[in-house]
Amino acid sequence: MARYKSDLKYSSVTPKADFMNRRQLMAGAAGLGLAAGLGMPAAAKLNATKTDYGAGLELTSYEDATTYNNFYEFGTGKGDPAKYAKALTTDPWSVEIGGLVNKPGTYALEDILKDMTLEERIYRFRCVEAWAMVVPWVGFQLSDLIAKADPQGNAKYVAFETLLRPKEMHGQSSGSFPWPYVEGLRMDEAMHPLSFMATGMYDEVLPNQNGAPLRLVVPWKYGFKSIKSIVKITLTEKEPPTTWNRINAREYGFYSNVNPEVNHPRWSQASHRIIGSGLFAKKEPTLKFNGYGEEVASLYDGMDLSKFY
Ligand SMILES: Nc1nc2c(c(=O)[nH]1)N[C@H]1C(S)=C(S)[C@@H](COP(=O)(O)O)O[C@H]1N2
Ligand SMILES: [Mo]
Repeated sequence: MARYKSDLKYSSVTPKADFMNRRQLMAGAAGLGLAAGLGMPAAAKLNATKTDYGAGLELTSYEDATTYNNFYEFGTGKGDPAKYAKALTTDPWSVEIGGLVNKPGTYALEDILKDMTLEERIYRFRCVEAWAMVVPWVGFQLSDLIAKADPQGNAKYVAFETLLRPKEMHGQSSGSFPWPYVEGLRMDEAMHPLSFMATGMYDEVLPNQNGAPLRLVVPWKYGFKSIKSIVKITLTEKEPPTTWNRINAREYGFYSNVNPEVNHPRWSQASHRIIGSGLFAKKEPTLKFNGYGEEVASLYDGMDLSKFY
């Protein structure tokens, strides 16, 4: 696949996405009886719908979004994931879905994608470390995946787990980090239309350092909730453990909604630095729920968000 040219403005005028998901294409090719491994014609298109969601936001460059990363499985430096995540094998890939569902099973990623209509979502992305990006993700609603497994009525939470493969994820063999990385959402948060599963970004298949082949994106929560390279999803009745909460419960809560009114114990959350804005980085005020309050604030009606942080 051609390298993305970061000097080309992404705000291309095409109303329909040219996004091509290799796996979906391969699945389609197999269905047509074509040999897998045949070079796909460059003109092949999928109907990844480009909505106007997030239109008007200034995109972070592809270069910045793929070289300034947090993915501790590949090291704790911001440049480590881009350097080391090449080692990750993302094909074959499957996701085990279980717990309080009527259709538990191990779903091959190809089979998941066959049923999904890919869509682009341009979202603000705010890390708890007080920096932010704007990324055009490509993927599908998390609710569509959960629906596939037919959730039971008593499911209240969704737990997610990242791949554990120290041979390819060298960070997993060092230190005391509690691998594998785990995260969770309340069921109503998970079923909210903004909760997204990304398989691509900037019209391309997701680069490994950004969580290939499948990662969560929850735009109104701090970035660490958006767990990468997911292999397991479990519906539960009890609130599941989450990695950063395990490491430091005082600093990182289960909810972790972006909130300028609740500071991190060691720094302010009132504003953030925009990635890619240069040496004297541009700052901007942080918005409650990262600007998605109109859509999601009602999920937290009656909750004291300084307690449920
Ligand atoms: N498995 C896993 N998922 C993860 C992380 C991680 O270290 N491991 N880091 C999180 C954090 S802190 C952030 S800010 C985002 C970064 O996503 P990006 O590199 O695509 O911008 O991924 C999140 N998901
Ligand atoms: Mo983060």
